[in-house]
Amino acid sequence: MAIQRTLSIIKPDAMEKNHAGAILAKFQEAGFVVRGLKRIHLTRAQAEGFYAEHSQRGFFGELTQFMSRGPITVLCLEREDAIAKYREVIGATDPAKAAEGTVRKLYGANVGENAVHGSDSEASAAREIGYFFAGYELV
Ligand code: FUP
Repeated sequence: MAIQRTLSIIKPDAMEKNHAGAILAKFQEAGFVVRGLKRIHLTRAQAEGFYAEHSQRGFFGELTQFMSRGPITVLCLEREDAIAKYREVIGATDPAKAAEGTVRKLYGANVGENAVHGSDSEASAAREIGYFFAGYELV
């Protein structure tokens, strides 16, 4: 399997609870190298743009309000088979269904406030990394 990059977000709930450092440590322990990192506060419109594929879902309003309610940390993470491995480390979307020891099990509250985001394919990773990072910010 090739070296890949994935887009990670530490969401407002985890930032508010000061879990960003512990979550970053878990990613690094799992072999991910940080290629980009920034702390930002999304506007509602920026959150809507990021989650555009979910615009017809019932939870879209709640999701974009949540994602714009406070600062987030966005990371571009790299390792072999990054997209699948990252999703293993974060666990299932719903923290109640996530495996023991995963980030969402440890730090997520519910299916909405689930601590972290991760790209679900190479195509989404490319779009999502491009949404947040200019080429010169990936080093
Ligand atoms: P994931 O890829 O695990 O982040 O999950 P999805 O792309 O299916 O969902 C994206 C985000 O939408 C989730 F992180 C949280 C939110 N969501 C809800 O709020 N309710 C749902 O029923 C499903 C997803």
